[in-house]
Amino acid sequence: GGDGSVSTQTVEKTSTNRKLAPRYRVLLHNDDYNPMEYVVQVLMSTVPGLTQPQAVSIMMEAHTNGLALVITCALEHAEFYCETLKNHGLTSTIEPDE
Ligand code: TYC
Repeated sequence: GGDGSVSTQTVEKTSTNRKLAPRYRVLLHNDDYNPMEYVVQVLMSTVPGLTQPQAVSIMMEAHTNGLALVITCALEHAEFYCETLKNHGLTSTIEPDE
């Protein structure tokens, strides 16, 4: 302060420097071959926690727009979902989120 003394202070950091893993989007592509019900079943069996209404919505968006967001997640999960969809005859791609 102004009296010539030197003050110090300690500021606690609460969980700084803990970088979050970058996230990736799994995108489902439309095709002319797979039946709608089959796409819904594959989506539900591939992505944990995906409900039937969510799977129907994703399938219909891909069917209508050509492309639909399936899930945003860590890269290793995105790669696993993409590979699983491919193994079931569905086309998907991965892109960075942002
Ligand atoms: N277009 C397909 C059909 O008419 C259904 C479908 C929807 C296929 C979404 C793939 O990602 C897809 N039977």
